[in-house]
Amino acid sequence: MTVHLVNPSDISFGTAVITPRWLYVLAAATPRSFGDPTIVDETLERIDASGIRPGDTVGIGIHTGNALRGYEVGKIAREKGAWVVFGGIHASLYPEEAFELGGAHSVVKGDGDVVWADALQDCVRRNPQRLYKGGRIDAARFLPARWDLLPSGKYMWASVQTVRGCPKHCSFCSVWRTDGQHPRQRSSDGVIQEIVALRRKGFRFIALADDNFYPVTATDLILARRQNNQAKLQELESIRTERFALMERLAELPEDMVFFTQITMEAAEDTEFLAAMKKARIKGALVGVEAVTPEGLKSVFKDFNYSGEQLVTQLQRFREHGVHVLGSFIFGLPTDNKDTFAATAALAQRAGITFAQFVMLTPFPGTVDFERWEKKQNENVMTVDGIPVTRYWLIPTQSRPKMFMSHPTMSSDEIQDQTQEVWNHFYSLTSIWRRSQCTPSLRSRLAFLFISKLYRQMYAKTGISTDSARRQRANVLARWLAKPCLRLFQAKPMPDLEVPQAGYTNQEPFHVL
Ligand code: B12
Ligand code: SF4
Repeated sequence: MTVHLVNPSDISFGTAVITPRWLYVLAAATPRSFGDPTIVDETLERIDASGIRPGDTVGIGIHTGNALRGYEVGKIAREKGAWVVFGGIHASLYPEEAFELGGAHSVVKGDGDVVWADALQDCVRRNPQRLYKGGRIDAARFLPARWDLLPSGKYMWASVQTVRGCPKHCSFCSVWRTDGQHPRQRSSDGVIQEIVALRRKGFRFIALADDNFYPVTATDLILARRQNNQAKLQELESIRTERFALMERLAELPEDMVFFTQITMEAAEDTEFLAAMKKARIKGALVGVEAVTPEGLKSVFKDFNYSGEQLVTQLQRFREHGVHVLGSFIFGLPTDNKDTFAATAALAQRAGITFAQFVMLTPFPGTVDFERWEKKQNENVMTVDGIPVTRYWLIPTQSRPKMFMSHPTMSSDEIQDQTQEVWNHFYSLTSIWRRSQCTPSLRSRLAFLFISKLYRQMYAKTGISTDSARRQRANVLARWLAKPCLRLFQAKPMPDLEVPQAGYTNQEPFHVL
Protein backbone atom coordinates (compact mmCIF):
# COMPACT_ATOMS: atom_id res chain seq x y z
CA MET A 1 0.00 0.00 0.00
CA THR A 2 1.32 3.44 -0.91
CA VAL A 3 0.44 6.36 1.36
CA HIS A 4 -0.34 9.62 -0.41
CA LEU A 5 -0.62 12.95 1.40
CA VAL A 6 -2.31 15.76 -0.48
CA ASN A 7 -2.50 19.46 0.35
CA PRO A 8 -5.33 20.64 -1.95
CA SER A 9 -5.31 23.96 -3.76
CA ASP A 10 -7.22 25.54 -6.64
CA ILE A 11 -4.26 27.66 -7.57
CA SER A 12 -0.81 26.27 -8.33
CA PHE A 13 2.10 28.70 -8.57
CA GLY A 14 4.92 26.22 -9.24
CA THR A 15 6.74 27.72 -6.27
CA ALA A 16 5.34 28.50 -2.84
CA VAL A 17 6.20 30.83 0.02
CA ILE A 18 5.87 28.59 3.09
CA THR A 19 5.97 24.81 3.44
CA PRO A 20 2.60 23.30 4.49
CA ARG A 21 3.90 21.78 7.69
CA TRP A 22 1.17 19.21 8.21
CA LEU A 23 2.36 17.22 5.15
CA TYR A 24 5.78 16.63 6.65
CA VAL A 25 4.46 16.00 10.18
CA LEU A 26 2.03 13.37 8.87
CA ALA A 27 4.91 11.91 6.83
CA ALA A 28 6.76 11.52 10.15
CA ALA A 29 3.66 9.90 11.67
CA THR A 30 3.55 7.34 8.85
CA PRO A 31 5.13 4.12 10.18
CA ARG A 32 8.32 3.26 8.30
CA SER A 33 6.83 -0.12 7.40
CA PHE A 34 4.64 1.68 4.83
CA GLY A 35 7.66 3.25 3.13
CA ASP A 36 7.94 6.97 2.43
CA PRO A 37 4.61 8.60 1.60
CA THR A 38 4.07 10.35 -1.71
CA ILE A 39 3.64 14.03 -0.94
CA VAL A 40 1.60 16.33 -3.18
CA ASP A 41 1.29 20.04 -2.48
CA GLU A 42 -1.18 21.43 -4.98
CA THR A 43 -0.02 24.98 -4.29
CA LEU A 44 2.96 23.83 -6.40
CA GLU A 45 1.38 21.48 -8.95
CA ARG A 46 -1.93 19.65 -9.30
CA ILE A 47 -2.14 16.02 -8.29
CA ASP A 48 -1.50 13.40 -10.97
CA ALA A 49 -4.18 10.86 -10.06
CA SER A 50 -2.65 8.15 -12.25
CA GLY A 51 -0.26 7.39 -9.37
CA ILE A 52 -3.12 6.32 -7.06
CA ARG A 53 -3.84 2.58 -7.09
CA PRO A 54 -6.60 0.48 -5.52
CA GLY A 55 -5.80 -0.22 -1.86
CA ASP A 56 -3.58 2.86 -1.42
CA THR A 57 -4.43 5.35 1.32
CA VAL A 58 -4.85 9.02 0.48
CA GLY A 59 -4.69 11.51 3.38
CA ILE A 60 -6.11 14.94 2.59
CA GLY A 61 -5.68 17.93 4.94
CA ILE A 62 -8.18 20.76 4.66
CA HIS A 63 -8.81 24.20 6.11
CA THR A 64 -11.94 26.13 5.19
CA GLY A 65 -10.37 27.90 2.22
CA ASN A 66 -9.33 24.72 0.39
CA ALA A 67 -12.08 22.34 1.56
CA LEU A 68 -13.97 22.36 -1.76
CA ARG A 69 -10.88 21.40 -3.75
CA GLY A 70 -10.10 18.82 -1.06
CA TYR A 71 -13.47 17.17 -1.64
CA GLU A 72 -12.74 16.96 -5.38
CA VAL A 73 -9.43 15.25 -4.65
CA GLY A 74 -11.18 12.88 -2.23
CA LYS A 75 -13.72 11.84 -4.83
CA ILE A 76 -11.00 11.24 -7.42
CA ALA A 77 -9.04 9.09 -4.96
CA ARG A 78 -12.13 7.10 -4.00
CA GLU A 79 -12.90 6.42 -7.64
CA LYS A 80 -9.39 5.04 -7.98
CA GLY A 81 -10.20 2.51 -5.25
CA ALA A 82 -8.07 4.13 -2.54
CA TRP A 83 -8.91 4.54 1.14
CA VAL A 84 -9.67 8.20 1.71
CA VAL A 85 -8.90 9.87 5.04
CA PHE A 86 -9.52 13.54 5.76
CA GLY A 87 -7.94 15.63 8.52
CA GLY A 88 -7.12 19.26 9.37
CA ILE A 89 -9.13 22.02 11.02
CA HIS A 90 -12.07 22.03 8.61
CA ALA A 91 -12.53 18.26 8.61
CA SER A 92 -12.34 18.36 12.42
CA LEU A 93 -15.17 20.90 12.51
CA TYR A 94 -17.33 19.38 9.73
CA PRO A 95 -16.54 15.66 9.50
CA GLU A 96 -19.91 14.88 7.89
CA GLU A 97 -19.07 17.07 4.89
CA ALA A 98 -16.01 14.98 4.08
CA PHE A 99 -18.19 11.85 3.99
CA GLU A 100 -21.00 13.41 1.99
CA LEU A 101 -18.97 15.43 -0.48
CA GLY A 102 -15.37 14.22 -0.36
CA GLY A 103 -15.68 10.44 -0.66
CA ALA A 104 -14.14 9.95 2.80
CA HIS A 105 -13.89 6.56 4.48
CA SER A 106 -12.55 8.20 7.65
CA VAL A 107 -12.00 11.54 9.27
CA VAL A 108 -9.32 12.34 11.84
CA LYS A 109 -10.45 15.03 14.27
CA GLY A 110 -7.71 17.09 15.91
CA ASP A 111 -4.01 16.28 15.96
CA GLY A 112 -2.86 13.59 13.55
CA ASP A 113 0.60 12.89 15.03
CA VAL A 114 -0.49 9.82 17.01
CA VAL A 115 -3.72 8.47 15.45
CA TRP A 116 -2.56 8.57 11.83
CA ALA A 117 -0.68 5.30 12.33
CA ASP A 118 -3.87 3.65 13.68
CA ALA A 119 -5.87 4.85 10.67
CA LEU A 120 -3.26 3.44 8.29
CA GLN A 121 -3.16 0.07 10.04
CA ASP A 122 -6.95 -0.14 9.83
CA CYS A 123 -6.89 0.71 6.11
CA VAL A 124 -4.45 -2.14 5.51
CA ARG A 125 -6.86 -4.41 7.39
CA ARG A 126 -9.59 -3.04 5.10
CA ASN A 127 -11.52 -1.88 8.13
CA PRO A 128 -11.02 1.84 8.72
CA GLN A 129 -13.07 3.46 11.48
CA ARG A 130 -15.36 6.31 10.60
CA LEU A 131 -13.85 8.74 13.10
CA TYR A 132 -10.46 8.91 14.80
CA LYS A 133 -10.14 11.24 17.76
CA GLY A 134 -6.70 12.82 17.58
CA GLY A 135 -7.55 15.35 20.30
CA ARG A 136 -5.02 17.84 21.61
CA ILE A 137 -1.86 15.94 22.36
CA ASP A 138 0.87 17.16 24.72
CA ALA A 139 3.68 19.14 23.16
CA ALA A 140 6.11 16.35 24.09
CA ARG A 141 4.32 14.13 21.57
CA PHE A 142 4.41 16.61 18.66
CA LEU A 143 6.40 14.93 15.92
CA PRO A 144 9.31 16.65 14.21
CA ALA A 145 8.64 16.99 10.49
CA ARG A 146 10.33 14.73 7.90
CA TRP A 147 12.25 17.44 6.09
CA ASP A 148 14.29 14.81 4.28
CA LEU A 149 11.24 14.39 2.00
CA LEU A 150 11.04 18.07 1.03
CA PRO A 151 11.59 18.72 -2.70
CA SER A 152 14.43 21.15 -3.32
CA GLY A 153 14.03 24.59 -4.84
CA LYS A 154 10.28 24.88 -4.35
CA TYR A 155 9.72 26.81 -1.12
CA MET A 156 11.07 30.15 0.10
CA TRP A 157 10.49 29.57 3.81
CA ALA A 158 10.25 26.39 5.84
CA SER A 159 7.87 26.22 8.81
CA VAL A 160 8.60 24.93 12.29
CA GLN A 161 6.00 25.08 15.03
CA THR A 162 7.21 25.84 18.55
CA VAL A 163 3.90 26.36 20.37
CA ARG A 164 0.27 25.54 19.68
CA GLY A 165 -2.81 27.21 21.19
CA CYS A 166 -3.36 30.73 22.46
CA PRO A 167 -4.64 32.06 25.80
CA LYS A 168 -6.60 34.91 24.16
CA HIS A 169 -10.14 34.69 22.81
CA CYS A 170 -10.53 36.90 19.74
CA SER A 171 -13.98 36.64 18.19
CA PHE A 172 -12.80 36.08 14.59
CA CYS A 173 -10.22 33.39 15.42
CA SER A 174 -10.72 29.64 15.88
CA VAL A 175 -7.32 28.84 17.34
CA TRP A 176 -8.23 29.20 21.02
CA ARG A 177 -11.28 26.99 20.54
CA THR A 178 -9.75 24.25 18.39
CA ASP A 179 -6.16 24.22 19.65
CA GLY A 180 -7.04 25.36 23.15
CA GLN A 181 -6.11 28.29 25.37
CA HIS A 182 -3.38 26.43 27.14
CA PRO A 183 -0.11 26.88 25.25
CA ARG A 184 1.37 23.54 24.26
CA GLN A 185 5.00 24.47 23.90
CA ARG A 186 7.71 22.20 22.52
CA SER A 187 11.07 21.99 24.22
CA SER A 188 13.88 23.79 22.45
CA ASP A 189 15.64 20.48 21.60
CA GLY A 190 13.14 19.25 19.01
CA VAL A 191 12.70 22.70 17.51
CA ILE A 192 16.43 23.33 17.11
CA GLN A 193 17.06 19.93 15.59
CA GLU A 194 14.45 20.59 12.92
CA ILE A 195 15.86 24.02 12.15
CA VAL A 196 19.38 22.64 11.84
CA ALA A 197 18.08 19.95 9.46
CA LEU A 198 16.55 22.71 7.35
CA ARG A 199 19.67 24.90 7.34
CA ARG A 200 21.71 21.88 6.30
CA LYS A 201 19.45 21.71 3.22
CA GLY A 202 19.92 25.41 2.39
CA PHE A 203 16.94 27.05 4.13
CA ARG A 204 17.92 30.17 5.99
CA PHE A 205 14.43 31.67 6.32
CA ILE A 206 12.22 29.91 8.85
CA ALA A 207 8.63 30.73 9.74
CA LEU A 208 7.92 29.81 13.35
CA ALA A 209 4.38 28.62 12.56
CA ASP A 210 2.94 29.52 15.95
CA ASP A 211 -0.39 30.97 16.86
CA ASN A 212 1.24 33.26 19.38
CA PHE A 213 4.98 33.21 20.08
CA TYR A 214 4.42 35.17 23.32
CA PRO A 215 1.99 32.95 25.22
CA VAL A 216 2.91 34.29 28.66
CA THR A 217 2.80 38.04 28.98
CA ALA A 218 4.47 40.26 31.56
CA THR A 219 0.99 41.13 32.83
CA ASP A 220 0.12 37.43 33.31
CA LEU A 221 3.14 37.06 35.58
CA ILE A 222 2.38 40.20 37.55
CA LEU A 223 -1.23 39.08 38.09
CA ALA A 224 -0.26 35.57 39.20
CA ARG A 225 2.22 37.09 41.64
CA ARG A 226 -0.35 39.54 42.95
CA GLN A 227 -2.83 36.72 43.51
CA ASN A 228 -0.08 34.70 45.19
CA ASN A 229 -1.01 31.80 42.94
CA GLN A 230 2.23 29.83 43.26
CA ALA A 231 1.23 26.91 41.04
CA LYS A 232 0.16 29.23 38.24
CA LEU A 233 3.24 31.38 38.66
CA GLN A 234 5.53 28.38 38.43
CA GLU A 235 3.82 27.16 35.27
CA LEU A 236 3.99 30.57 33.62
CA GLU A 237 7.62 31.05 34.59
CA SER A 238 8.58 27.70 33.19
CA ILE A 239 6.93 28.52 29.84
CA ARG A 240 8.75 31.83 29.80
CA THR A 241 12.09 30.25 30.72
CA GLU A 242 11.74 27.75 27.89
CA ARG A 243 11.00 30.59 25.43
CA PHE A 244 14.24 32.30 26.38
CA ALA A 245 16.13 29.00 26.19
CA LEU A 246 14.87 28.54 22.63
CA MET A 247 15.81 32.07 21.63
CA GLU A 248 19.31 31.63 23.08
CA ARG A 249 19.81 28.56 20.96
CA LEU A 250 18.45 30.27 17.84
CA ALA A 251 21.08 32.94 18.42
CA GLU A 252 23.77 30.25 18.18
CA LEU A 253 22.72 29.24 14.66
CA PRO A 254 24.54 30.56 11.56
CA GLU A 255 24.34 34.31 11.25
CA ASP A 256 22.55 34.28 7.91
CA MET A 257 19.45 32.72 9.45
CA VAL A 258 16.26 34.76 9.72
CA PHE A 259 13.10 33.87 11.64
CA PHE A 260 9.55 35.13 11.37
CA THR A 261 6.66 34.50 13.73
CA GLN A 262 3.17 35.58 14.85
CA ILE A 263 2.88 37.44 18.12
CA THR A 264 0.52 39.63 20.11
CA MET A 265 1.22 43.32 20.52
CA GLU A 266 1.74 42.86 24.25
CA ALA A 267 5.29 41.70 23.53
CA ALA A 268 6.17 45.34 22.84
CA GLU A 269 5.85 46.06 26.57
CA ASP A 270 8.39 43.39 27.40
CA THR A 271 11.69 44.84 26.25
CA GLU A 272 13.63 41.90 27.66
CA PHE A 273 11.64 39.58 25.40
CA LEU A 274 12.14 41.89 22.41
CA ALA A 275 15.88 42.01 23.07
CA ALA A 276 16.00 38.21 23.11
CA MET A 277 14.05 38.12 19.84
CA LYS A 278 16.53 40.48 18.29
CA LYS A 279 19.47 38.36 19.42
CA ALA A 280 17.73 35.25 18.07
CA ARG A 281 17.31 37.03 14.71
CA ILE A 282 13.52 36.82 14.82
CA LYS A 283 13.44 39.71 12.39
CA GLY A 284 9.77 39.75 11.56
CA ALA A 285 6.45 39.12 13.23
CA LEU A 286 2.85 39.15 12.16
CA VAL A 287 1.09 41.32 14.72
CA GLY A 288 -2.70 41.23 14.79
CA VAL A 289 -3.52 44.93 14.97
CA GLU A 290 -7.04 44.27 13.65
CA ALA A 291 -8.53 47.72 14.38
CA VAL A 292 -7.18 51.16 15.15
CA THR A 293 -10.03 52.32 17.41
CA PRO A 294 -11.00 51.15 20.93
CA GLU A 295 -14.56 50.37 19.72
CA GLY A 296 -13.21 48.20 16.91
CA LEU A 297 -10.96 46.29 19.29
CA LYS A 298 -13.77 45.77 21.76
CA SER A 299 -15.99 44.37 19.01
CA VAL A 300 -13.48 41.57 18.32
CA PHE A 301 -12.68 40.88 22.02
CA LYS A 302 -9.18 42.26 21.59
CA ASP A 303 -9.19 45.02 24.19
CA PHE A 304 -5.65 44.10 25.18
CA ASN A 305 -4.42 45.84 22.00
CA TYR A 306 -3.68 49.54 21.96
CA SER A 307 -5.34 52.05 19.67
CA GLY A 308 -4.53 55.52 18.33
CA GLU A 309 -1.14 57.04 19.16
CA GLN A 310 -0.35 54.42 21.79
CA LEU A 311 -0.70 51.84 19.07
CA VAL A 312 1.80 53.72 16.92
CA THR A 313 4.28 53.71 19.83
CA GLN A 314 3.81 49.96 20.45
CA LEU A 315 4.39 49.09 16.83
CA GLN A 316 7.41 51.34 16.60
CA ARG A 317 8.91 49.60 19.63
CA PHE A 318 9.12 46.33 17.71
CA ARG A 319 11.02 48.14 14.98
CA GLU A 320 13.38 49.76 17.52
CA HIS A 321 14.28 46.23 18.62
CA GLY A 322 14.95 45.06 15.09
CA VAL A 323 11.66 43.20 14.67
CA HIS A 324 9.86 44.16 11.48
CA VAL A 325 6.10 44.12 11.79
CA LEU A 326 3.67 42.58 9.32
CA GLY A 327 0.56 44.34 10.58
CA SER A 328 -2.71 42.51 10.07
CA PHE A 329 -5.82 44.71 9.83
CA ILE A 330 -9.49 43.75 9.48
CA PHE A 331 -12.01 45.84 7.55
CA GLY A 332 -15.77 45.50 7.76
CA LEU A 333 -16.12 45.51 11.54
CA PRO A 334 -19.53 46.84 12.63
CA THR A 335 -17.77 49.82 14.20
CA ASP A 336 -16.01 50.78 10.93
CA ASN A 337 -17.18 53.71 8.85
CA LYS A 338 -16.09 55.45 5.65
CA ASP A 339 -13.19 57.16 7.44
CA THR A 340 -11.75 53.95 8.87
CA PHE A 341 -9.90 53.02 5.67
CA ALA A 342 -7.90 56.22 5.31
CA ALA A 343 -7.28 56.38 9.06
CA THR A 344 -5.92 52.83 9.04
CA ALA A 345 -3.71 53.46 6.01
CA ALA A 346 -2.30 56.59 7.64
CA LEU A 347 -1.64 54.80 10.92
CA ALA A 348 0.11 51.91 9.16
CA GLN A 349 2.38 54.46 7.53
CA ARG A 350 3.09 56.39 10.74
CA ALA A 351 3.78 53.29 12.79
CA GLY A 352 6.61 52.32 10.44
CA ILE A 353 5.38 48.81 9.81
CA THR A 354 7.26 46.99 7.06
CA PHE A 355 4.49 44.84 5.61
CA ALA A 356 0.73 44.88 6.07
CA GLN A 357 -2.29 42.80 5.18
CA PHE A 358 -5.80 44.20 5.03
CA VAL A 359 -8.39 41.46 5.24
CA MET A 360 -12.17 41.70 5.13
CA LEU A 361 -14.05 40.35 8.10
CA THR A 362 -14.81 36.70 7.33
CA PRO A 363 -16.74 34.39 9.63
CA PHE A 364 -14.47 31.34 9.92
CA PRO A 365 -16.08 28.18 11.28
CA GLY A 366 -15.25 27.48 14.88
CA THR A 367 -15.23 31.18 15.81
CA VAL A 368 -17.57 33.20 17.99
CA ASP A 369 -18.25 35.45 14.97
CA PHE A 370 -19.31 32.45 12.90
CA GLU A 371 -21.70 31.13 15.54
CA ARG A 372 -23.43 34.48 15.93
CA TRP A 373 -23.62 35.03 12.20
CA GLU A 374 -24.91 31.54 11.47
CA LYS A 375 -27.59 31.90 14.12
CA LYS A 376 -28.72 35.19 12.63
CA GLN A 377 -28.66 33.85 9.05
CA ASN A 378 -30.63 30.76 9.91
CA GLU A 379 -33.64 32.92 10.56
CA ASN A 380 -33.74 33.63 6.82
CA VAL A 381 -30.70 32.18 5.12
CA MET A 382 -29.69 33.32 1.64
CA THR A 383 -28.67 30.58 -0.82
CA VAL A 384 -26.44 30.61 -3.91
CA ASP A 385 -27.03 27.76 -6.39
CA GLY A 386 -28.97 26.04 -3.62
CA ILE A 387 -26.11 26.29 -1.11
CA PRO A 388 -26.77 28.30 2.05
CA VAL A 389 -24.23 31.10 2.54
CA THR A 390 -23.57 29.69 5.99
CA ARG A 391 -21.67 26.97 4.05
CA TYR A 392 -20.01 29.52 1.76
CA TRP A 393 -16.87 27.41 1.28
CA LEU A 394 -19.01 24.98 -0.76
CA ILE A 395 -20.03 27.69 -3.22
CA PRO A 396 -17.71 27.68 -6.27
CA THR A 397 -15.36 30.69 -6.10
CA GLN A 398 -16.80 32.38 -9.18
CA SER A 399 -20.29 32.64 -7.67
CA ARG A 400 -19.29 33.06 -4.03
CA PRO A 401 -20.43 36.36 -2.45
CA LYS A 402 -17.67 38.85 -1.75
CA MET A 403 -18.59 39.37 1.85
CA PHE A 404 -20.80 37.46 4.20
CA MET A 405 -21.44 39.64 7.18
CA SER A 406 -23.63 42.61 6.41
CA HIS A 407 -22.49 45.97 7.67
CA PRO A 408 -24.78 48.52 9.37
CA THR A 409 -23.75 51.44 7.14
CA MET A 410 -21.61 50.24 4.21
CA SER A 411 -22.27 47.87 1.30
CA SER A 412 -20.03 44.86 0.61
CA ASP A 413 -18.82 46.42 -2.64
CA GLU A 414 -17.90 49.59 -0.84
CA ILE A 415 -15.91 47.70 1.77
CA GLN A 416 -14.17 45.60 -0.86
CA ASP A 417 -13.28 48.59 -3.04
CA GLN A 418 -12.00 50.60 -0.11
CA THR A 419 -9.96 47.63 1.11
CA GLN A 420 -8.33 47.29 -2.30
CA GLU A 421 -7.60 51.02 -2.23
CA VAL A 422 -5.73 50.62 1.03
CA TRP A 423 -3.71 47.71 -0.42
CA ASN A 424 -2.93 49.85 -3.49
CA HIS A 425 -1.85 52.75 -1.36
CA PHE A 426 0.32 50.72 1.02
CA TYR A 427 1.98 48.79 -1.82
CA SER A 428 2.37 51.64 -4.32
CA LEU A 429 5.89 51.82 -5.73
CA THR A 430 6.57 55.09 -3.90
CA SER A 431 5.47 53.69 -0.54
CA ILE A 432 7.43 50.47 -0.94
CA TRP A 433 10.54 52.38 -2.01
CA ARG A 434 10.25 54.61 1.05
CA ARG A 435 9.91 51.60 3.35
CA SER A 436 12.82 49.84 1.66
CA GLN A 437 15.16 52.31 3.40
CA CYS A 438 15.24 49.79 6.23
CA THR A 439 17.53 47.59 4.11
CA PRO A 440 21.31 48.16 3.85
CA SER A 441 22.07 48.29 0.09
CA LEU A 442 20.57 49.09 -3.30
CA ARG A 443 20.46 45.37 -4.09
CA SER A 444 18.50 44.61 -0.96
CA ARG A 445 16.18 47.55 -1.62
CA LEU A 446 15.36 46.02 -4.99
CA ALA A 447 14.82 42.64 -3.34
CA PHE A 448 12.51 44.31 -0.83
CA LEU A 449 10.53 45.83 -3.68
CA PHE A 450 10.17 42.48 -5.39
CA ILE A 451 9.08 40.72 -2.23
CA SER A 452 6.57 43.43 -1.35
CA LYS A 453 5.00 43.17 -4.78
CA LEU A 454 4.89 39.37 -4.57
CA TYR A 455 3.28 39.50 -1.15
CA ARG A 456 0.66 41.93 -2.37
CA GLN A 457 -0.15 39.80 -5.42
CA MET A 458 -0.39 36.56 -3.48
CA TYR A 459 -2.46 37.82 -0.61
CA ALA A 460 -4.37 40.93 -1.68
CA LYS A 461 -6.55 39.42 -4.33
CA THR A 462 -6.44 35.70 -3.81
CA GLY A 463 -8.35 35.50 -0.55
CA ILE A 464 -11.66 33.75 -0.06
CA SER A 465 -13.78 36.69 -1.20
CA THR A 466 -12.52 37.99 -4.54
CA ASP A 467 -13.74 37.78 -8.11
CA SER A 468 -12.28 35.35 -10.63
CA ALA A 469 -10.94 37.81 -13.23
CA ARG A 470 -8.94 39.60 -10.55
CA ARG A 471 -7.76 36.30 -9.15
CA GLN A 472 -6.58 35.21 -12.56
CA ARG A 473 -4.57 38.38 -13.16
CA ALA A 474 -3.12 38.32 -9.66
CA ASN A 475 -2.11 34.69 -10.09
CA VAL A 476 -0.28 35.22 -13.37
CA LEU A 477 1.73 38.07 -11.90
CA ALA A 478 2.41 36.17 -8.67
CA ARG A 479 3.68 33.17 -10.62
CA TRP A 480 5.96 35.46 -12.60
CA LEU A 481 7.33 37.19 -9.49
CA ALA A 482 7.72 34.03 -7.42
CA LYS A 483 10.63 32.48 -9.37
CA PRO A 484 13.21 35.28 -8.86
CA CYS A 485 12.02 35.72 -5.27
CA LEU A 486 12.72 32.07 -4.56
CA ARG A 487 16.37 32.55 -5.53
CA LEU A 488 16.64 35.47 -3.10
CA PHE A 489 15.70 33.19 -0.23
CA GLN A 490 17.92 30.21 -0.97
CA ALA A 491 21.26 29.73 0.74
CA LYS A 492 24.21 27.40 0.29
CA PRO A 493 23.47 24.12 2.09
CA MET A 494 25.50 23.47 5.26
CA PRO A 495 25.44 19.64 5.48
CA ASP A 496 27.88 19.57 8.40
CA LEU A 497 26.09 22.07 10.61
CA GLU A 498 26.01 20.95 14.25
CA VAL A 499 23.08 21.32 16.64
CA PRO A 500 23.83 24.06 19.22
CA GLN A 501 23.82 22.65 22.72
CA ALA A 502 21.25 23.63 25.34
CA GLY A 503 22.30 26.09 28.01
CA TYR A 504 25.22 27.42 25.98
CA THR A 505 25.53 31.05 26.97
CA ASN A 506 28.08 33.57 28.08
CA GLN A 507 25.43 36.12 28.80
CA GLU A 508 23.86 37.16 32.05
CA PRO A 509 20.80 34.97 32.65
CA PHE A 510 17.54 36.76 31.93
CA HIS A 511 15.41 37.58 34.92
CA VAL A 512 11.87 36.32 35.34
CA LEU A 513 9.70 39.41 35.56
C1 B12 B 1 1.43 29.17 10.02
C2 B12 B 1 0.00 29.51 9.61
C3 B12 B 1 -0.16 30.25 8.44
C4 B12 B 1 1.01 30.68 7.59
C5 B12 B 1 1.59 29.56 6.76
C6 B12 B 1 0.63 28.70 6.01
C7 B12 B 1 1.33 27.47 5.48
N1 B12 B 1 1.65 27.41 4.22
O1 B12 B 1 1.62 26.59 6.24
C8 B12 B 1 0.40 31.88 6.80
C9 B12 B 1 0.74 33.15 7.56
C10 B12 B 1 0.87 32.07 5.36
C11 B12 B 1 -1.09 31.58 6.91
C12 B12 B 1 -2.02 32.10 6.07
C13 B12 B 1 -3.38 31.92 6.23
N2 B12 B 1 -4.00 31.34 7.25
CO1 B12 B 1 -3.06 30.33 8.60
N3 B12 B 1 -2.32 29.44 10.02
C14 B12 B 1 -1.11 29.10 10.39
C15 B12 B 1 -1.09 28.35 11.73
C16 B12 B 1 -0.71 29.34 12.83
C17 B12 B 1 -0.19 27.14 11.83
C18 B12 B 1 -0.34 26.14 10.69
C19 B12 B 1 0.64 25.02 10.90
O2 B12 B 1 1.66 24.94 10.24
N4 B12 B 1 0.37 24.16 11.87
C20 B12 B 1 1.19 23.00 12.17
C21 B12 B 1 0.55 21.73 11.61
C22 B12 B 1 1.40 20.53 11.95
O3 B12 B 1 -0.71 21.63 12.24
P1 B12 B 1 -2.07 21.44 11.43
O4 B12 B 1 -1.97 22.05 10.10
O5 B12 B 1 -3.20 21.80 12.29
O6 B12 B 1 -2.09 19.85 11.22
C23 B12 B 1 -2.33 18.95 12.30
C24 B12 B 1 -3.80 18.53 12.43
O7 B12 B 1 -4.71 19.50 11.96
C25 B12 B 1 -3.88 17.25 11.67
N5 B12 B 1 -4.03 17.25 10.23
C26 B12 B 1 -3.90 18.24 9.34
N6 B12 B 1 -4.09 17.79 8.11
C27 B12 B 1 -4.32 16.48 8.18
C28 B12 B 1 -4.58 15.52 7.21
C29 B12 B 1 -4.80 14.19 7.59
C30 B12 B 1 -5.06 13.16 6.55
C31 B12 B 1 -4.76 13.85 8.95
C32 B12 B 1 -4.96 12.44 9.35
C33 B12 B 1 -4.51 14.81 9.94
C34 B12 B 1 -4.29 16.10 9.54
O8 B12 B 1 -2.63 16.65 11.97
C35 B12 B 1 -1.62 17.66 11.97
C36 B12 B 1 -0.57 17.29 13.00
O9 B12 B 1 -1.12 17.23 14.27
C37 B12 B 1 -2.60 27.90 11.82
C38 B12 B 1 -3.13 27.71 13.21
C39 B12 B 1 -2.84 26.32 13.71
N7 B12 B 1 -2.66 26.22 14.98
O10 B12 B 1 -2.77 25.35 12.98
C40 B12 B 1 -3.31 29.01 11.07
C41 B12 B 1 -4.64 28.73 10.33
C42 B12 B 1 -4.56 27.39 9.66
N8 B12 B 1 -4.71 29.78 9.32
C43 B12 B 1 -5.89 30.22 9.16
C44 B12 B 1 -6.25 31.21 8.21
C45 B12 B 1 -7.67 31.74 8.28
C46 B12 B 1 -5.33 31.67 7.28
C47 B12 B 1 -5.59 32.70 6.17
C48 B12 B 1 -6.89 32.53 5.42
C49 B12 B 1 -5.45 34.07 6.82
C50 B12 B 1 -5.82 35.22 5.91
N9 B12 B 1 -6.88 35.89 6.28
O11 B12 B 1 -5.18 35.47 4.93
C51 B12 B 1 -4.38 32.46 5.25
C52 B12 B 1 -4.70 31.39 4.20
C53 B12 B 1 -3.49 30.94 3.45
C54 B12 B 1 -3.77 29.74 2.59
N10 B12 B 1 -4.34 29.93 1.43
O12 B12 B 1 -3.50 28.63 3.02
C55 B12 B 1 -6.90 29.55 10.09
C56 B12 B 1 -7.77 28.55 9.34
C57 B12 B 1 -9.19 28.60 9.82
C58 B12 B 1 -10.04 27.69 9.02
N11 B12 B 1 -11.19 27.38 9.54
O13 B12 B 1 -9.71 27.29 7.94
C59 B12 B 1 -5.97 28.97 11.18
C60 B12 B 1 -6.49 27.71 11.85
C61 B12 B 1 -5.73 30.10 12.22
C62 B12 B 1 -6.93 30.78 12.75
N12 B12 B 1 -6.81 32.05 12.95
O14 B12 B 1 -7.99 30.28 13.01
N13 B12 B 1 -1.34 30.74 7.93
S1 SF4 C 1 -6.14 36.07 16.84
FE1 SF4 C 1 -4.12 35.68 17.67
S2 SF4 C 1 -4.27 36.48 19.77
FE2 SF4 C 1 -6.38 36.20 19.06
S3 SF4 C 1 -6.95 34.13 19.77
FE3 SF4 C 1 -6.20 33.95 17.64
S4 SF4 C 1 -4.03 33.43 17.85
FE4 SF4 C 1 -4.72 34.26 19.82
